[in-house]
Amino acid sequence: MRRNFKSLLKFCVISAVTMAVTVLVYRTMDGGGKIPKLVAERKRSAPFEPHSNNEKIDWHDYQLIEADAKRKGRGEQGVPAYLEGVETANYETLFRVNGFNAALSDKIALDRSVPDLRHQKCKAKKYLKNLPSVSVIIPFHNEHWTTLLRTATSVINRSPPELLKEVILVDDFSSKDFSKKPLDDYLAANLSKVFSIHLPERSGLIRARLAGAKIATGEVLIFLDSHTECNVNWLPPLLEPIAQDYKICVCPFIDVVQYETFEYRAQDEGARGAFDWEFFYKRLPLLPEDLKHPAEPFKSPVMAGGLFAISSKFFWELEGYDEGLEIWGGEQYELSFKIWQCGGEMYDAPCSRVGHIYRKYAPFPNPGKGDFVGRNYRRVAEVWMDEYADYLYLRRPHYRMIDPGDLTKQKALRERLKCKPFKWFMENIAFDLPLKYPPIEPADFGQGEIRNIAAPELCVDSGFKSRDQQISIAKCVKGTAAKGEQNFTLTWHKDIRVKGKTLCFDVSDPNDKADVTLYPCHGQQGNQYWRYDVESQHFLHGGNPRCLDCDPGSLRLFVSSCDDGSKTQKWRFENVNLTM
Ligand code: UD2
Ligand code: MN
Repeated sequence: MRRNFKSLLKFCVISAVTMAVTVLVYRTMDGGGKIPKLVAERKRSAPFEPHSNNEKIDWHDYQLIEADAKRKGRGEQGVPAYLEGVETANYETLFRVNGFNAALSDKIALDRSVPDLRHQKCKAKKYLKNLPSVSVIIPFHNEHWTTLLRTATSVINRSPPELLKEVILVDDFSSKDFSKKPLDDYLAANLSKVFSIHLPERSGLIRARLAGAKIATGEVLIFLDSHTECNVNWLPPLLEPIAQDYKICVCPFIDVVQYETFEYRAQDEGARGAFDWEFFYKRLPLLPEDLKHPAEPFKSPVMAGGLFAISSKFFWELEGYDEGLEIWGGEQYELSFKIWQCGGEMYDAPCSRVGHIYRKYAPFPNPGKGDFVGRNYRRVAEVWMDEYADYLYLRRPHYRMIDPGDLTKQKALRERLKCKPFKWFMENIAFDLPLKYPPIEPADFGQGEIRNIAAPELCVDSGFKSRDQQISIAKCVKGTAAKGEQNFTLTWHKDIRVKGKTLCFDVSDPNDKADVTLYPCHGQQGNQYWRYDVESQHFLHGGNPRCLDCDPGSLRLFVSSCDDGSKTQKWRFENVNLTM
């Protein structure tokens, strides 16, 4: 802890109290695992009352900022880091079980410095002096030791001690290999505000968060994933909106900690959270008024899920999460819909930033629960989405067959809190979502083979190529299995998709005769923007259009400046939807 003496003293007093409680909690959890019993044993703070004193102060910890700026070493300042020589020995084993470069994590300091990526205006911002106290809740299942401890360490180091009451690590029944006792010993010796509870059975991240929330004593609950790093002054911007209105939930900007190099970088300049009708998390652009105030919180329709602050009072008025949600997935929609529909608001705070390791893949085996994500989505859709649930079922008809289990409690809550209909949410909060993600997808522009006019025996052929590979032309095939490689869809997104519809024609090179490669479809046009002109028989690429062209001799496919006299630029598209 690099803090001044006064805060250190305060910190020690709070720590002593917390530790006493910790022992109690830890014993009870290990013994019977009866979570509700703990609620009575731990005294929750009275809900935070807005203070009449609106004085604002500078919450920055300049001592820490200065010390961090001087740090040198691997991964410091968030620059990309690499394993060296013999260190690579356990790279693969650890990558496989974690989905990120855990061997590298072990070589980076737990209290490493991260770059301050905040907007310049954040650096001068002051926040209310009277802010609520915080319990940070971090569920984990088999989290790698150093990423878990780096999470806890960054919370401790970058939070004003007078605001941080406790950090609760909820161990969601990690496997026997996970070192419970060493963890508890380490925490007791090094991070005294941090303690862990060990759940007696695999409960999933949703019920693990609930278990933490039930014993939390802070006025505000902050949830984090177990592989995150809090950035400079992250706490006050999350707390101030809640201090002003307890029904506001606030999310930090989530930065990217790259899974291979642990580089710490921004995801984007900020965006509003949303979803598509398969329930993939998506993002919508900021609104013009949001752009005018780059350091102020802006409204966001849904949270990403893992990282947010909510008053304990409002969280429990909403009855927390639906306890029927299993393992992983869907809870971010449940809570977001519930917040908006039941009288709350949700904001993203640009001046609060937290880094998160987006894994390369999820390493957890399914704990024998079947399609728990589908079941979770069904529960959320049935309780909160009214007639809009049909748009989800349209794309995933089998959801209708999944038994969602008992929903009485959730429906009764919606009734009791007189929550608004989903239509209200769509029209007032996520009003621009249908423009980008139409509930009913428009028809595609065309589909089939793309045959060259100059060399009519040749067709565009994706040749079983994969991501980043160049595609070419080949002899047209009819009616064979290979036809799949010559069957393309010009979708309503205005991209050209290969069979299977996940890879798109992409041109990133601005030079003449640029290659056409395959890249995962993003539906955002740009390098994947194509149109077909029925008159000229051109496939036009990009806003400053170039035309799809080929060299029948070398079979190369490329784009070049449009020339109406060039027959190699003309293509017959098998089935064009002329009603478009
Ligand atoms: C995102 C969210 C995550 C959650 C999830 C959907 C962010 C950055 N992350 O996926 O918080 O909302 O979407 O449900 O917004 N865990 C358990 N028990 C389990 C499985 C996971 O405790 O059975 C823990 C895990 O160790 C981690 C957290 O739950 O701390 C989230 O899991 P994840 O990191 O695999 O989820 P992520 O980031 O892919
Ligand atoms: Mn995560």
